[in-house]
This record gives sequence, structure tokens and C-alpha cells, in this order.
Amino acid sequence: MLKPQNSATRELVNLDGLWSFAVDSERVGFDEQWQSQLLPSTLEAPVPASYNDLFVDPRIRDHVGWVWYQRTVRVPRGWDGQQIIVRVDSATHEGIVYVDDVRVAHHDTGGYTPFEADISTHVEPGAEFRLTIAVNNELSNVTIPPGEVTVDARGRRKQKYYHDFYNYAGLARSVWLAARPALHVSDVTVTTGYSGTNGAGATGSVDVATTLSGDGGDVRLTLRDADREVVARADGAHARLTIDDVTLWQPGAAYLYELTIEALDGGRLADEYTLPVGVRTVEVRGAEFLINGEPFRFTGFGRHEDTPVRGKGHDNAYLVHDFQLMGWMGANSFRTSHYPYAEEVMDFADRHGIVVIDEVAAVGLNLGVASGLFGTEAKRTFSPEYINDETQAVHKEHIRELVARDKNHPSVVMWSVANEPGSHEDGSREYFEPLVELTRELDPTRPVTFVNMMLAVAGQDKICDLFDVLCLNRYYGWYVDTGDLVSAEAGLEQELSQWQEMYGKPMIMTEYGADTMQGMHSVWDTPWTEEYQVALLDMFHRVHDRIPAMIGEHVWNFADFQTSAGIIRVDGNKKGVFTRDRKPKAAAHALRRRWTGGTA
Ligand code: BDP
Repeated sequence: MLKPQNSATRELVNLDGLWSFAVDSERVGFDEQWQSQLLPSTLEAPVPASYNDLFVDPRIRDHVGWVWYQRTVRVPRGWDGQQIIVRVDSATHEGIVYVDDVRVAHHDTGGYTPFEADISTHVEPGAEFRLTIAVNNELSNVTIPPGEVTVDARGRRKQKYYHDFYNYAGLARSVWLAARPALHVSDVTVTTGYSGTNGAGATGSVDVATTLSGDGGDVRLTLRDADREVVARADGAHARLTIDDVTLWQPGAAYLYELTIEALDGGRLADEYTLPVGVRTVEVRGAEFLINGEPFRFTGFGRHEDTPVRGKGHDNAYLVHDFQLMGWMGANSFRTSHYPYAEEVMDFADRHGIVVIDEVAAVGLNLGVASGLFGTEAKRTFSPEYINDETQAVHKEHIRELVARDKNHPSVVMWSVANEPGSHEDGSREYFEPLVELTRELDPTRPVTFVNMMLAVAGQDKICDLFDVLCLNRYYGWYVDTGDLVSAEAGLEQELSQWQEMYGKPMIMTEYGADTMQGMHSVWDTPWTEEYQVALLDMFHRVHDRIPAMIGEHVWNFADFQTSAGIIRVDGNKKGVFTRDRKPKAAAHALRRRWTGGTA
């Protein structure tokens, strides 16, 4: 799905701001048709933001079910004859959109990908309409991520889930009103490459596959360089553009061309859509991960979209600041743990040469970990009662929506189809094999991975051979060998050597870290202190440097983040190298020394 934009033929109106907001605690909103009236509430909520931490009433924070957002929108005069679209960048986890009384869209494949509705026949240019969006935060065994709603003795509905971050909900990203011509560019896929060597004098290629909204219509393609000089043109929906002396998109040195796609109707311009294009290649060869033919070593973080008050609400100030902090440390990459991030983040990564492992929201497909974390009885993960065929079908849809949204980002170098599933359990292979096939079918150009957890060590794991890169989350020195870095180092090295020997694939440590309270100190190896976090990371780094197949390290986590309540969490997960308000712990300085080559 193409992101809406302003162009010579398109207009875009941002609908962010304060919306009227109601919590449907009694579950009557649909029966009472709240879309057809002003919401029965005096509350207002900002878009974009998760709603949970805005209000003081715990019943709102802990609400399980639907909330409603509403505002009036005026359609610009002059949009006559245009297709008028409402686009919701995300509704976590399920959204229903109404224009006045009419339901125009329903998106139930997760809270982190966009959806839109053509509302042309329901609105009038120049006139106002009532826009209502109902949003549901419930997770079940057939949602991604999964969860379970229970009802306690007092009749209170509770959301259980098996992942370690707070179930923030609402409209955490922007909402748009957009106009585009009836005949328009509805999709485009670019695939890039180059011949010759990475360096001066190579010839770049940009293969473009365009889809128009209807039959008829011709396509004209124009590629401009960063100085806006035309470097290539071609006609046709499927065409190759070649660039003499191409400037490649490189990690740390982004370069973007600008592709303009024109849809022509009998020679007349019907639609124009512009897409930034970075020319680069990605390849896994042996135990190396090559970007533009050069071995790439990942340094960076598993992150979260998480800030005080806004929850998962997208915020450009945090976007800029977080990337500043990552650059300061010499981080060249991150993983969108554990769900697709806002498109603004992906665009920013494209423009600034930051490498991204792009993950779907498939986290918590693991009842083994859940039983450890939440003290519940361990059941079989892949079974008719839990992660079943229906879950798999939903998971496939999540992969489709992620690839459709992010396929043209040069920053995205690999897809991750799950975080820490029960990949040692029976049924995991049958579950994942079709998902890997689907991902490769949707995008034959990027490697595919999943993130393996410690219960599924080499020899126990049943799915690693299906993937291109081994991504491992390991907590030696934290959940095992707590406080004993000597045993932890031996255990980690032994395990990594075994993986290396068994698979010979590139390996990335996608999570390692220690919960750390800012300001706690000790001269000994004392968990929770700033010194211990540094010592644990140093220990991992010594081992990484001894294992040739280790081609990357992503510390868990960039910053402290909120989780559900639990005795192993102190107002959230404290494994950040920054606090939640982005103050550095000692580990941030230590990483800066390592990743900037000791020069900082
Ligand atoms: C891993 C998960 C991550 C958790 C982390 C932790 O992938 O989401 O936050 O452990 O326990 O299992 O800190």
C-alpha cells in the first residue's frame, strides 16, 4: 500500500490533533451506534498517541475492549471528481472506520500496519463529515501478537499476553484525508542492482513494476539524482532504468534518487507519484552478510516505540533524538522489535543510511517462556487450542502487509518473521515453513530470519535451517548465570561455537543485556548496577570477537520501556542503555567506545 502524498495530482490533509474520545466500558457502543452521534464522553485524546497513560483513571489504562475516537473533517473544496481516501497509519490492534453513519473500513490484521478506505461516495467536497474510528485492543490466540482475555471473579475483563512490553493501544500514528485521481498509481515495486564494482564507475539498475488503479493508462518513469538532474527515463509499467556512474545507498552514507511515476491517460497526465530510491544490493554468502558486496557488521539495538505519556505514539522529536543518540554511539542499525514501526521511522532510516531488520508483530508464540515469565502451566504452543492454522493464516497476512508497506525501503535489509517463538517445540516447523516460503515469494531480494531464544539452543531448535541468518537472543549473565560472568562467558562461547559449527551461517546477537537501575553502583559484579551492565556487555563482546560467524550485535534495549506489571519488572523493563527519558547509563558510553573504534 503506497503512502499517501502531495504531488502535482494528489493532495493530503493531516487529521492529527485532539479528537473526542470515549471508552466503551459497558460494551454498548456498537448497539447504541456511537458513530451516529456525538460520543457520550467529555474526554479528548491526542492523535497520534496511545491512550493508556493519558488519563488518571485506571479503568481507562486497563480497559480491555473498544475505545472510540471522533472528529469532524471538512473535505477541501476543489476535490470534485477525485477519489477521496481516509488513511489510518495504524489502529492498535483492530480498527473500524465510519464516515457519518456508514462503516467504510475494518482492519483486523494487527495494530502496526496502515489501512485505508475510499470514501468518495460518502462525502462532498466543501462539506463536513463526522469521522469516527473504533479501536479494539484485545488479543486472542488468533491475533498477532497473541494473547488471552480472561474475566476475573469480580467480572473484570483482563488481557493476558505473552510478550514483554505494555499493550499500548489506540491511534498511535497519523490519520490522513487524501485525494487522488481515479486513474492512479496504486502500487510500485523497485528492485535495484548494479554492475561493476562498488565504487566509482558502476552502472546502477532500477527495475520498476507499477500497478495502476484501472485498465488503460500508460506509465512514464523519470529518475532524478539528489541534485534533481534527470539521470534516466523509461516508458511502461515494467521497465529498467539504468544509471551511469551510480552513487550507491550505503550504510552510513545514504544516497537517494527520486523516481517519479506518471500515469498517463491518452497522453494527458492523470497521476504523479514520487518515491525515493536507494540503489543497493543485499546478499548472504557463506557466513557473511553483504551490502553492496561488502561484509556488513551490525551494531545497534533492539528497540521499542515507547515514550512516557504517549506510549507507542509516534513523535518526531523522539525520532530525531533517538537517531542522534544511536549515531553518537556508532550504532549503524536496529531491529524493529517487536512490530513494524511508523513509516516516518523507515523513511528517516532511508535518508540517513541506517540499516533495519524489519520484524512483524509475531512475538509471544511461545508458551514455554510464558510459563516461566508468568508462572502459568506450560502448554503446547503449536496446537489447535493456541497457535493454530487460523493464527498461521493471520500471521501470513501480517507478513503480506509488512512487505507491501516496506518493500521499497533501501534501509530494510532483512525480514524477521517472528521473535522468540517456541522453535524447539513440535509443530514449529510445520508452522514456519510456509511463512518463510511466502516471505521469499513476496520478496525474493532480501534475506529472511527469525529470532531464536535460549530455550531452543542448537540441536533443540527445529527451524533454523529454513532461514538465511541466525539471529540469537541470549541472556547469559542475566537470566542464567546471574551475577556470574565467568560461567556466563564460558556458556556463551560454547553455545555460539556450536551454532557456528552446525550451520556456518552469519549470526547476529539480536538481544543481550541486563536490567539496570540508573544510579545503582557497585565494585562487584552486582546485577542491576550500571557497572554490571557494562561488564556483561563487555563479556559478550569478547566472545563475539572470538566467533568469526558473529556479524552483528544489537543490545537489548536502546531505552527502558514499559511492560505489564510483574515481579521481575520495575516500572517496566530496565535493560535500556538509556533511561526511558533518554539519559545515558554507563553502558551507553561503553558502547560508544566500542562502536566508534575507541576514538570517542
Ligand atoms: C526477550 C524478549 C524481549 C524481552 C527480553 C527481556 O525478546 O522482548 O524484553 O527478553 O526479558 O525474551 O528483557
